[in-house]
Amino acid sequence: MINKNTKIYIAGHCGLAGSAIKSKLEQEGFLNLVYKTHKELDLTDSNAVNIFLAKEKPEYIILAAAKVGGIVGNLKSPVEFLTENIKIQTNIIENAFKNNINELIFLGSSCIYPKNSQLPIKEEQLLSGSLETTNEAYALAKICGIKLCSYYNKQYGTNYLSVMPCNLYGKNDNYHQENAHVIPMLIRRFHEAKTQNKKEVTVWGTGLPKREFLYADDFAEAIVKLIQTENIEDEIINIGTNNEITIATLAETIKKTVGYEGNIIYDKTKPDGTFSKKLNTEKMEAIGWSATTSLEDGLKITYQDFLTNDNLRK
Ligand code: GFB
Repeated sequence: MINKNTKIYIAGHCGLAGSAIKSKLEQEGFLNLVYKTHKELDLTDSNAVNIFLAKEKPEYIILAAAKVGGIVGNLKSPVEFLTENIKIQTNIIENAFKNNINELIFLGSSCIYPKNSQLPIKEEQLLSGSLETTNEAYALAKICGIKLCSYYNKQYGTNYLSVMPCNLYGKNDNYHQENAHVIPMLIRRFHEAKTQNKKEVTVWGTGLPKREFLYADDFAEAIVKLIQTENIEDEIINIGTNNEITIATLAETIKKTVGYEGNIIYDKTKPDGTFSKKLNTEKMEAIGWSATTSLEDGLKITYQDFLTNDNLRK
């Protein structure tokens, strides 16, 4: 049974999900957290990962490290999205087992499910059809990670769990002008349009696709709930909000949050991606968790973080 002294390694503690998980664990009084920056530990180097785990001997691993990006970032670099993610996750999962670490949570993504899944998507739909092409490489890598966890459980009796969050947003996100996800990119674009008195802001695609956005701190709460829950029989659990909105509604909400007064135009030459990937979240609800932060509140905090954290605006 996990307790406040259990040694937990958070892989990817500087990213959007990992930093929220680290803060939540600290708030909850977990005293024995370990983490390394990219500079200190290269997760694509299996030997280095093995040496680190053998020395630290964590009892639990939260695998939040990954190469992530938005729709255009994914389309531009499928080689890196596939190879880097396969390396990072395989190195951690394989060496976790070698070092007798029995408990691990692997972070996947709702994009691993088939493009034409029945909505809302249940965990059982994994590998029941073809993938959305815009994020195929990332999804394939994540599916390998999910299956690797599941194979270790079956073959060696480990307790490795995979979680599938919907689209996350929040503090410490990546605001890259081309490779980022929709929320940070639009926050940046509306903010720059406001400060530079631009008449219009461009939103990619038609504005019609729907997405389910989960505030990263709520997601972190779900992870902490899961590590404290005993005897979870499932190997894959969806984590979402039960709510999805169109990209057009999202753009209007961000426009209001930022206080921009110009117009929105749509660039239909940019990809829409999948139309909807709304998750069925019954499993998480049965465990006693549901999201609590409204999109409006989450966006306000995220925009404040963007305004106050100089590093994000580089
Ligand atoms: O956030 P995003 O890149 O992720 O795009 P995906 C979501 C939707 O927002 C798409 C539209 O329909 C985009 O066309 N969009 C509108 C924009 N304006 C923008 C903009 O300025 N930037 C971006 N990025 N999108 C990613 C996957 O898919 O989601 C990953 O590629 C991963 O593999 C991640 O699963 C969670 O939901 O389309």
